Amino acid sequence: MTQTITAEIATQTLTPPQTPARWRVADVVALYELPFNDLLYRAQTVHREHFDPNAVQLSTLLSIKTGGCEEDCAYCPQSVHHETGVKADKLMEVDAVLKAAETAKANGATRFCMGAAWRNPKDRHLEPIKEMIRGVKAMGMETCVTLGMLEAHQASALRDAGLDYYNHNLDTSPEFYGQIISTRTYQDRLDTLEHVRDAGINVCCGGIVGMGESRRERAGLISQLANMEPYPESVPINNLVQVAGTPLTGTEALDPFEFVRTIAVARITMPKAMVRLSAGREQMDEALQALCFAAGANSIFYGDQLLTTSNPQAEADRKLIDRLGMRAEAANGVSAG
Ligand code: SAM
Ligand code: DTB
Ligand code: SF4
Repeated sequence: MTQTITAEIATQTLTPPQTPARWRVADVVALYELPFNDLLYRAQTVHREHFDPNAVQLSTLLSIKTGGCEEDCAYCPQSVHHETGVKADKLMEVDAVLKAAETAKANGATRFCMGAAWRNPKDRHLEPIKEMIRGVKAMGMETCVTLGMLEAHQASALRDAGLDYYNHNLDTSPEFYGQIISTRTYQDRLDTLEHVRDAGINVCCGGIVGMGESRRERAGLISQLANMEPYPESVPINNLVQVAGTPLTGTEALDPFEFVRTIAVARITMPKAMVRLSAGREQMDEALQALCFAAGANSIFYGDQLLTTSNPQAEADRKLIDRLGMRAEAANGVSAG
């Protein structure tokens, strides 16, 4: 059965499926099963139909509220359920956040993403966060925040402040989800995403691989994302960063080519989305990252720090982009800097 689907997919034309596209899990598995070069060729072809293949967007992350989160996400160093040594801080002051954003912009970032370790923000948190969004936007950078679950009125408030993207990940497939998080449901996440979409904010939604899930479960995540109507404008693909003290420490590392395949499958099923090569780059060598770009990734987190874990040095990233003859550009194709 799988063989038949694989053969069909390998020979079908390279035009993206007609909308509304329904990506069954089996169809996504069949993409994963293509020979590596066929998969990359398809992904690269789709990528070129919608983007400059040599442009990469640089997005800087800042943890505006670190640690002490009451959720029990098994991968996360910021959960109070795990002993990781991350200490709980209060929400940063607006001025300090804007200073960090200025620095990010001066270093060449065109997107600034602010993350808070909350189950959900309280209404009183939204005023300072709106100020942060307005301030970062005024610098000419794209804005993204990730604050946990949102209610409809909170999404509207963020929209009114001019927020470009809200990040809220599905993280994994519905089937594997229960092994990773018990304190909120898959449906809770879908509800938040609906509020974000209804408010008119771009949706940034992806997940993590390398948590011990099967290929079918990775395909299940991609199928969920690709079947959203519309699919997310932005899809971060994280490779698990194993942090001592989290239950996922010691999980067998994912085959690096399986990570590249995940990027390629995300690109093929969500042709116009920004596909973000997110956490886990520090554990990848440069050749592997180059393969991720060839598979259709067009954004990276840029700066020495993710939220609580480290990221490749900015200087090393600039050199890599240069060696590959790529350019740092904003999503709209405008040259950065
Ligand atoms: N608390 C908010 C939430 O969960 O939506 C926002 C911050 S949370 C850290 C954002 C995302 O970071 C998570 O959904 C997860 O995909 C990713 N993440 C967290 N820890 C990670 C790790 N150790 N490795 C890879 N990705 C991770
Ligand atoms: C996303 O999908 N990945 C980013 C961003 N959205 C907020 C977060 C990665 C966090 C990695 C672990 C850490 O540094 O704490
Ligand atoms: Fe909290 Fe987000 Fe970490 Fe889950 S991923 S524990 S919600 S900060």
